[in-house]
Amino acid sequence: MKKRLYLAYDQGMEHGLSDFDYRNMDPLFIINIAKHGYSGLIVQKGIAEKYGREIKKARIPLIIKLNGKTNIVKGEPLSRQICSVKEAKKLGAFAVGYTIYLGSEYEGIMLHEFSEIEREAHSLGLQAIAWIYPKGKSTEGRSKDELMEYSARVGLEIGADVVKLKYSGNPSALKKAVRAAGRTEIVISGGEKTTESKFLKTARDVMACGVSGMAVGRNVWEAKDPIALTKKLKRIVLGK
Ligand code: FBP
Repeated sequence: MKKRLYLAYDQGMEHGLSDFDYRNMDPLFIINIAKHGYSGLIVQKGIAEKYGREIKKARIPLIIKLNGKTNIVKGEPLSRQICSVKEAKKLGAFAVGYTIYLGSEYEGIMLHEFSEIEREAHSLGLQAIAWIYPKGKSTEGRSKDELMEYSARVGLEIGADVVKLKYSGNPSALKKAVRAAGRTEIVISGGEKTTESKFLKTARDVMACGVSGMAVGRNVWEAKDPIALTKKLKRIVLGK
């Protein structure tokens, strides 16, 4: 199985400026990290457009997020498509990403949008990556393990090449999720910033469960030395 290490940088839209400091608010800072061996840099189309010259020059494989929402609106989550597959291809992406909030009152809209994206992406030779995050009132009271396993299976059944999941913290549930995802590969998201040793332990734990890799944002670009951390992470995730 191909190993993957993605650098996620779509948090500005999702979270506001709360994750950023003076350094990492600048996309050029992130591009400089991404060129150190990541299998993909994940951004919204605006960053791909405005910083396309530097991304291309550094030969960074590009993944464009096609939907997004802010954290201002409350209530059941819905994230609609705001970039087309054709635009992403034109911007040089090898893959497109789309978040589905499984369990939301609006999951049907997101599942439908993803199905059209998946069809078009595959017909244009792009990979389709689904971020599947259970969220919304209906998910309350259900176990994190079960929701992670369920999300993995949905990833397979909707035709995603890769499904991006949040780790529930239980290795046996993640092993079950890997089995449930079948030929759809799993990457685990990094989550909010924690200590380097905790973060690297999680990386080792999830890789030992048979996932394909990780998609990490805050734990890398909020680190004191993101490039030194990248080297350690590459050894764990990519084996090099
Ligand atoms: P992180 O490693 O920073 O958690 O990034 C992964 C990611 O999936 C991003 O692509 C996305 O913006 C963010 O997490 C969403 O996190 P949340 O669901 O907590 O808002």
